[in-house]
Amino acid sequence: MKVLTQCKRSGIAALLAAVSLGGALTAGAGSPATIEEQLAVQAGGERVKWFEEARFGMFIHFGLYSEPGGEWKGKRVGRNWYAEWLRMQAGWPDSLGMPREEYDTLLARFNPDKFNAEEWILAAKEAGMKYFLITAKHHDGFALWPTKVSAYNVVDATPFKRDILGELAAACKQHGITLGFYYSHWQDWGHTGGAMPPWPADRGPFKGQGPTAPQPTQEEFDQYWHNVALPQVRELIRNYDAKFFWFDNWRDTPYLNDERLNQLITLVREESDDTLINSRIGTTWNHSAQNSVIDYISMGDNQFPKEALGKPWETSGTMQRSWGWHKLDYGWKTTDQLLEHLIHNASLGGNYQLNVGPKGDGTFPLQATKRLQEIGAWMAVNGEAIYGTERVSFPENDWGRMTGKQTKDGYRLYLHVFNPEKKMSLPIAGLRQKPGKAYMLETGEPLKSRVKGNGVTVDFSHLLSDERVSVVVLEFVEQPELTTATVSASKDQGH
Ligand code: FHN
Repeated sequence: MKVLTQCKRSGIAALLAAVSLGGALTAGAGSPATIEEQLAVQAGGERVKWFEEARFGMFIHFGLYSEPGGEWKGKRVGRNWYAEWLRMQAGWPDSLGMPREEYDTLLARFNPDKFNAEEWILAAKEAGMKYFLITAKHHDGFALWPTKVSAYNVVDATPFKRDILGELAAACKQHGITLGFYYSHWQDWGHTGGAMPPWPADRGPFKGQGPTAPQPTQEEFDQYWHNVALPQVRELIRNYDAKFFWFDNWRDTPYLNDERLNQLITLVREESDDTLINSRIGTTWNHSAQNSVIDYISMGDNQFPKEALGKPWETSGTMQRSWGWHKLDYGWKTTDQLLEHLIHNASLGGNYQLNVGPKGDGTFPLQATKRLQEIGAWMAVNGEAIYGTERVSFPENDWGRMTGKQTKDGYRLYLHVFNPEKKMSLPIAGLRQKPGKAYMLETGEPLKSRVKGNGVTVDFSHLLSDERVSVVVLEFVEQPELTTATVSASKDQGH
């Protein structure tokens, strides 16, 4: 967080004034004319570098809903398994959600007495994650810190009475992990004026019934916006030095118009020079300047793009189907799948933010811990093929993915081989230059390579690795030239 100069404050005040006057600024010669252009100039750049190098972060969904863990009155919380939607989805498919008073009985039950901030942060670090992101406030409106804005928070309203974010911020600082916050800026079911679920009335057994609660008027939302959302975001920056925000809008909504989005972006920029903002703030749907005014793009839930995106980007993904802890959700992804997601994204220049839904007592589910430890073991030996790597544009191949990196000694290409026991040789279509060296990253074991057909082939035949994903390193003096030759990268199992 930085101390603002008077000059910067006045500049921001001018921006806000311009917003309220309809968006146009009086521009100096050569300076951007509109607030969107001003905000675009401020987006990205140096402050997003750490994010691009980090590649791997932990996402946490934790709140009142973690206590019942996806079960309410003996029935599983429904619709899409999202346990954090308990208040709006309990009883599915016979009924939908529950009144606020019923949900708030959880306040007295929320007492995660086994919560240990350092254990969470070390679990992330040991899994090879470089940053940490938690639901400071999810859609239910409940805050994990003692916000001054409302008593609907962990310290004022629950027996736990501890500042969860404060403890996590201290642990992050101690262990060199970058901290950021998920903040539900538009949906807030716990404060008057916050938006309610925008469920399309055309799905499921409630077809035609529309949302469960009436939506606020624009005036009511404005009250919420100025008295809850904006001040809470300011608190998160000032109190906990938030290095990035993960705002969570995923569809068009009349509540997030240009004016409000500009106010929120401006507030973050005013408070901090180095706090990142993601696209789910609403720009994708609503903002006239689209993604140019934000620092990084967030994909949809568990969505993995086929191509690199034009800005730094990330996919946030679950281990179960649910984000919040759901004890009846057995849809756990395997460690192999999670690793492949991480590698897939790195190979396209993107990050992966893997979610954990801690249980109501504050501990991680064993299934999550197991996966984190297995990923950590892989990262401990193969992390150099992930961190700080760049996208490598080779034609598609059928054996895995590639990343690349300039090192002080030359250029390294990393071949991430999925199911190595099935691959006897790796054809790299489009690469015609024989590497100076080829070896297994884990063991240093040298491998033979040759130029064959339309590309280099690395001989893998004497290795029957038991690793899930083996990494082969190819070293070059300089970044090798690639051709776009369309060579079919067929499996060459004839050895
Ligand atoms: O509704 C939320 C959901 O509960 C969860 O937080 C995810 C995480 O990406 N975001 C929303 C749906 O996209």
